[in-house]
Amino acid sequence: MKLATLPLAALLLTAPLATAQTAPNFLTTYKGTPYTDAHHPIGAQAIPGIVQCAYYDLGGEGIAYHDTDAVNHGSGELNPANGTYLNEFRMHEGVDTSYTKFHDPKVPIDNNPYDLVTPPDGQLYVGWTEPGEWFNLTVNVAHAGLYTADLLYTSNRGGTISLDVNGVPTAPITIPSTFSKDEPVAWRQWHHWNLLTHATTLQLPAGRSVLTVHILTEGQMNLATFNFKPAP
Ligand SMILES: [Ca+2]
Ligand SMILES: [Ca+2]
Repeated sequence: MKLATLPLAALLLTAPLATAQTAPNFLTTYKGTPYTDAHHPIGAQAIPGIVQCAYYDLGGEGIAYHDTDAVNHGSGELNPANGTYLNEFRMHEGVDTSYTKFHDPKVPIDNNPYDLVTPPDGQLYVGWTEPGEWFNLTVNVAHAGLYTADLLYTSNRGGTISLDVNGVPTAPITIPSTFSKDEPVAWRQWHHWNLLTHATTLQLPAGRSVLTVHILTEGQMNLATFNFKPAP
C-alpha cells in the first residue's frame, strides 16, 4: 500500500548521507567555545556559508589556538588601538589579526593592481602565520554531507595548510603563491589576494563540529574566509 511506504521514505531522507569520522571524545573534551561579539552574535559559524578565520574560537592559547607568540601583531600593533572595532579586534590574544584596507591615499594596500581577486574592504583575516600554528573554528552544519570550500587568502611564497574535522586530519591543502615579480612595493607581497576554489572537500556531520586550521609549511599567509558550499 502506498501510504505504508511513507514512513520508511521519511526515515531514509533524514538519515545521514555518510558517516563522518570524529576522533574519540574530541567534542566532549574540547574546552573552546564559539567566538561571539556584537558584530557576530550567532556564535558557531554556519555551513553552508562563509566561515571567517578571524572568528576563531574563544578559549586561548593551547585550547582554541596555538600561536608563536602571545602578541597580536595586527590589532593594537600594526593597527594602533584607537577605539575602533577593527583596530582593536581581539588585540589581547596571541593570534595575529588584521583587516583589508582600501583607502590609503599614497599606496593602495589591499585593493592593489596585483590582486587576483579584490577582497571586501574591512575584511578581517588571520595573518603573521607560521608553521606549527593552528586555530579552531566551531561551525554549525545544516545538513550532513560533502562540502567544498573556497579560500580567500594571500601567500607570498606558497606553502601548505590543513584542516582537521573534530580532531581527524584531512588532506593537506597546497596554497598557490601570490608573489608577483612585477610588484614594486616589497611589503605588498603580503597583500595580493586570491581565491583558491575548491581548496578542500570535507565530509561533515550535521550540527556542531570543530575545524582546526593548521599552518603546515612556509606560513606568511593571510587567511580570511572559507566559503563552504555543498559539493557538486
Ligand atoms: Ca602572535
Ligand atoms: Ca602568528
